[in-house]
Amino acid sequence: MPTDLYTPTPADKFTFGLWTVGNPGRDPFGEPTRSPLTPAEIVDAIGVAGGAYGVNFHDNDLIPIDASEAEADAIKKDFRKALRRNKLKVPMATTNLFTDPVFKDGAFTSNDAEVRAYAIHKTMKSMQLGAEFGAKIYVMWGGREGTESDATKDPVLACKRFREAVNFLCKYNKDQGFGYKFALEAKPNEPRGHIYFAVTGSYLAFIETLDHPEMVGVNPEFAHENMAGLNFVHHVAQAIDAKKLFHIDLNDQVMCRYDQDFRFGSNSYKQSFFLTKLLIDTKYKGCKHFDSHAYRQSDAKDVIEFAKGSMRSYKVLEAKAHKFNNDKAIQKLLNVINRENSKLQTMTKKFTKKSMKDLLAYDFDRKAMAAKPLPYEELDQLTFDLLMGVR
Ligand code: GCO
Ligand code: MN
Ligand code: MN
Repeated sequence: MPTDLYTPTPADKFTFGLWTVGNPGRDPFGEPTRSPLTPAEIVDAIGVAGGAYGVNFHDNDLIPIDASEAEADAIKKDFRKALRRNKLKVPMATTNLFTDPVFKDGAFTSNDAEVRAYAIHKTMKSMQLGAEFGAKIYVMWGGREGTESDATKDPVLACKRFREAVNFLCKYNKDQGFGYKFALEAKPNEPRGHIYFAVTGSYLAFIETLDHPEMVGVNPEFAHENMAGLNFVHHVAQAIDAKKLFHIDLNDQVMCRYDQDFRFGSNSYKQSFFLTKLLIDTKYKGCKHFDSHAYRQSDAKDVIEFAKGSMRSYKVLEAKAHKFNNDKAIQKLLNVINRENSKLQTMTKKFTKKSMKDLLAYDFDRKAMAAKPLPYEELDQLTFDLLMGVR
């Protein structure tokens, strides 16, 4: 039983990755600060944090790239037992197409046909692995799909190659009856200088060019749009509008900095609030995956606090969103701002010869329109007071 309003339960569908809670605190300037954990130990740590729904993995988070079949079997057995004892599911799987040197110049968009074919082959194997554990969402993040110098790759060809790979894998998904939905994850940079399909909107446009657009959606990540100085909430809203929000990666990130992967809600209080409110208002039902890791200073005990804090912050913001939606003064202001006009709305809803003529003939009082009040300062301050707990 939840002990307070902010205690997570599996119904919240919070998930972590083997690579998130298991992150050893390595960065480009420093060695790991925490001891590596086995997949089963990571699952136990998520179990200790309590209330999560599942754990996701890249193929090589679970099975090292050079493992023998016997080694793979032993790891899978331990992992399965850990899932059972912690009552955790594997809702999402993905492929590591970025760590091994073979992918130094990309995977699906590599200039080398052999590397492109290997990337597809590796993804097929990884899809089998995910299916063994019941995953139904398959994330594709093109970590190395990009360039440092555009002298090196033809960007139009890169789009075509990426499309060819996704089309092939959609057909494979159908053929094998895995029942996956693919979720494409955009990121503007890091680890490449420039990554193709830099923002969620890039993928929304790309999906419509695929052979099976119905099978493919997006997996936006808070940090990714944020590191480019963009408004993440607006990107998620566009994905929702297109019915393509299949999965979401929650974390935090100071705008325009290096890839920080901070705990959700730790930096951008206001943006995190509006994101949570958006997911609640639009009744998002998918998993909320915390794609973040504890500070490099944290020890194993503090990593548990990181996992607990990620879920708690979401629950706190969720409660705030309900408060916002039930706040009489805020709702009154929203009613003032959103002015309905049924006559004009009927006119502009659908183009007909009559609506065209009526609209052209309509006499607008531009000055009176411009003089209507928009008390946005008042509304934003009420929002601030509510978030800060003084309301
Ligand atoms: C990153 C990405 C990854 C992906 C993961 C799933 O910035 O490294 O967010 O963590 O989400 O590889 O495909
Ligand atoms: Mn990321
Ligand atoms: Mn991610």
